[in-house]
Amino acid sequence: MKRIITSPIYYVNDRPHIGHAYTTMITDSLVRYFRLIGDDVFFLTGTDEHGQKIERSAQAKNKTSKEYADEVSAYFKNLWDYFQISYNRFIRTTDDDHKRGVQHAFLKMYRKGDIYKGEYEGNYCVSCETFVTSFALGDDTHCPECGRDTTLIKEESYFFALSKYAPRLLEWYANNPDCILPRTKKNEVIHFVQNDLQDLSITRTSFSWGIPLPSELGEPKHVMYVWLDALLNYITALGYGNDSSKMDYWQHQYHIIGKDILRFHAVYWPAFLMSLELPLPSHIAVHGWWTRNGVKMSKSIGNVIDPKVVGDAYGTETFRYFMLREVPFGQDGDFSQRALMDRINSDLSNTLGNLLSRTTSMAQKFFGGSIRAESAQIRTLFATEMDEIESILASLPELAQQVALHRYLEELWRIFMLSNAMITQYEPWKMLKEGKDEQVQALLVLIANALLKGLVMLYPVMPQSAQKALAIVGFECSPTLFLRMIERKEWLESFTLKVCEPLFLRITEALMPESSSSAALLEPKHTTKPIAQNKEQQKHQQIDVETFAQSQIRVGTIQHAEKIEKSEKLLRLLVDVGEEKPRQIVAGIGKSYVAESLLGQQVCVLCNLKPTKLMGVMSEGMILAAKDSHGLKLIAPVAHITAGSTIG
Ligand code: ME8
Repeated sequence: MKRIITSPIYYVNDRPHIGHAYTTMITDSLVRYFRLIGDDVFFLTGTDEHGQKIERSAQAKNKTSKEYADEVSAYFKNLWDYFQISYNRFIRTTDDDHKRGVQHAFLKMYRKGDIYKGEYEGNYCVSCETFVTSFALGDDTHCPECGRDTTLIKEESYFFALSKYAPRLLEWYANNPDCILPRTKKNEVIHFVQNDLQDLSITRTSFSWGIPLPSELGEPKHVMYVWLDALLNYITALGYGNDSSKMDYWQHQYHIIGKDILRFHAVYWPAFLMSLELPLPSHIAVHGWWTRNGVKMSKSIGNVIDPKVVGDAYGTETFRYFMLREVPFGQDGDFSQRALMDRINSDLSNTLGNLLSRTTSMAQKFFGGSIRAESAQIRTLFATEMDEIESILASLPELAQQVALHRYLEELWRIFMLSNAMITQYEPWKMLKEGKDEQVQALLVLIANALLKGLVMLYPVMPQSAQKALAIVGFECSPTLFLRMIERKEWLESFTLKVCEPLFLRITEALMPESSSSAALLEPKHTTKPIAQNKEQQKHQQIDVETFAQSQIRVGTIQHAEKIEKSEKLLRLLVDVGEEKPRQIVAGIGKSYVAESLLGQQVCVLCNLKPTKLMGVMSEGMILAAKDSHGLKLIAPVAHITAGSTIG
């Protein structure tokens, strides 16, 4: 299938920070995923170089706009090359073919009667390059988006008849459930179209750094509005208005954007496409902001982090894994070096790295590196685990298509965690002593298969690391070769594993200087929380169902309870939550309950809480309880229900 997947084209008013890198990394991972499954993907990125904002930034540096754009655009391009971003075209809106394509589109819309001449009077935000309507402004003059003061402008302008497209836009949103992802973002767009859709001023006369109108119109004073110019890059890059040579990629489209530019992409852009009689985007996928201590990262505030500094310190792919895994797609997240280190240590070093080294060293030690077992035998011995791995793998395509890459990685990691848990549970070294060589080989072949399949699916996010790890598992070839095997649920029967150096080292000390940002990077300790709110705000804050669904609350049955020595209120519980082994949970309920009375008691357990140690005892979840003036009571189901049943 042919597709186009795009990142935004970035303004060249300043150098990129990790927010820009985040968008590009998501886009690259999605592109690599679709290429992995065999699609022919055109990956477009680039720079947005016209407009008043760039003109002013260049003037401030005593450079011409073009000189300044050349410099900053090259910086972006070099950065994407450094991060091995696999783009097909790095477009610049100062490219000649782009300019011709934009003029062609303008003329087509004009001739169709969708563009007319008038006068614009109203407020403009140079920083957002946007006209701010009186509806959005209210009594204020500050931009509702960025908070900067807007300028009142009154000038001759051409307008695009946007309002006439409102009914078709609303119909498009209604008929295409996945046109905006995550789906929850659609409502604000619909609200805007229903309440505030005015015709759009698309030319400016008060400055000159922009694409001139087509000469046929004889309007040398006018330049194009930068957003019309910029959005059209998605088709001019494919030859629109020139040779149209690559327009066949314009069939299945993903635009990856930040939430700040949703309206431009979900309202203006489809309306322009309707006017040009071209297919509308299949998906506009919207991510949240990276913040520092709850404030959006932005150069003007001085709280930005240079992605190259992070890449140099921690490795480009490790950083990329962190960015994509740490924050649910669509939500904001606070960056801290501590969170980055924790994520590397827990997921990459402890889980994946450990699994690789345990598996290869056992295969070496026990069988000289070569292991073999028949699939039928593996299935006889480990059917449950095999089924679980298959079902996780089968869930990945939908998560990728929804751009829920944090969930994609979370699921993928369940394969690695399950494999580690099998080693702990079956203790192959003991099985060997009992003469069960065949069973041990079957176990190791199963785990090698799990690693092979998991690493293939990790390839889109960590291409080089996945390939290095695949070589350890015995395969120095393209991951695409294994895709059919995964789809057909086939299992390889023999592996030759290599001895491996640790792929992901544990990080014990911060590797970046604290001065990498104006704020201390190691703080706050608990990170990636949504933008800070006070208690009163939290009380009224509404969450969507996806946010709630992130909490895995299950029914558990207490199998063992004892007091923790030296603690007045902590009890150590073993709770069956429907997994192979009961969870150890430390609960602060010792003043309200005697340990022995809890045996067999059913409770509600938050299962995906990060494990933590309390009084030196590891706790792997939280028991839900409520407290009033009479004391604390456990929350329990009103009738007995199977342990592990999901609450929600
Ligand atoms: O808006 N967190 O360009 P831009 C996460 N030229 N992502 C962030 C971010 C943050 N703190 N800050 C920026 C433009 N981004 C236009 C786009 S497209 C036809 C024209 C990301 O340089 C985010 O994806 O301001 C945002 O949408 C993009 O950078 C905007 O970059």
